[in-house]
Amino acid sequence: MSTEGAPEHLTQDQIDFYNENGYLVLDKVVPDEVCLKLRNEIKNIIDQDFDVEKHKTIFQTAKDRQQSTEYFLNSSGNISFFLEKDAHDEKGNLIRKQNIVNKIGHALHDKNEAFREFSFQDRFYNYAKALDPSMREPVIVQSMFIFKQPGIGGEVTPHQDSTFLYTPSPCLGLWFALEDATLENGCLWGIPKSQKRGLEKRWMRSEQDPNTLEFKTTSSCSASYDVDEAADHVNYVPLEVKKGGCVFIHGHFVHKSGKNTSDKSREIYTYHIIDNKEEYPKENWLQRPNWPTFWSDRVTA
Ligand SMILES: O=C(O)CCC(=O)C(=O)O
Repeated sequence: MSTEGAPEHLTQDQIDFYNENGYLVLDKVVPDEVCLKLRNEIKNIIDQDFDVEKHKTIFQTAKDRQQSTEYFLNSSGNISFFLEKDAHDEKGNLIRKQNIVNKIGHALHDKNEAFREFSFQDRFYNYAKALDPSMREPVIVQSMFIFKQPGIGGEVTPHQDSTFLYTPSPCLGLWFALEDATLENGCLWGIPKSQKRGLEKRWMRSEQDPNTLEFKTTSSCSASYDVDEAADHVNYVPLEVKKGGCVFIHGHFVHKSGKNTSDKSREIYTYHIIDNKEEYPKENWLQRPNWPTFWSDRVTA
């Protein structure tokens, strides 16, 4: 896979910026031809495997308490399709058949060769170790291709990624722009330094029914990010990024993205890394017997 022109290592200034702000935007991480290759691969997956009748699950931001479908829970280990909410009318009937997939997840990095080859590059391992040297054995636990379809691309409400992928230390997200992500087509927004507040809540399987997921507030957070969203709003900055750029996201960094009402798509690929040496709770929604360990020969401690 071509890596021409892409930085092999992060500079100390970039690492310092991430530590201070909870995010880092890095340009020119993915060469143009690789962006195109991944986007074409996704088109092939849709052409071959997506069946509008079979894959009716809508992707919606997590509610306070919700019963999860088997389709969603099983997506941890395969390539599953989730639809845009606004591809439907109020009665839930599809109003169009093309360009309706909101995202594909959550094991592209494992189950698809092109995404596996892309995801497990040595330099991404190096970036993760540089941004979080406390990670003894970085492993990729989930991946998503997010479309933000033109006109109907859904919003992603404010959240911290470790809410959904809890381990005692924060996870790390790598978010690759395969097209320009702009104010117009729904780029990410985030609150600089918000990772310093700690993790506000966890999204957990309920004790009574492991298929029901609910938010539980943690005791370690110094401020709430969604109770007071209006006040928080002034603190958000847009994280616009050119095609080929990558946004690194600390697991406690508060971020969101708006709707895409423009006629331009905003396709991205993202994955999340945790430390395999840490305890992984059975209450997290995402469960697999083993994480793919294609980086295992890199483990140093
Ligand atoms: O791509 C987006 O719009 C949001 C993605 C996101 O928030 C995440 O991956 O944590």
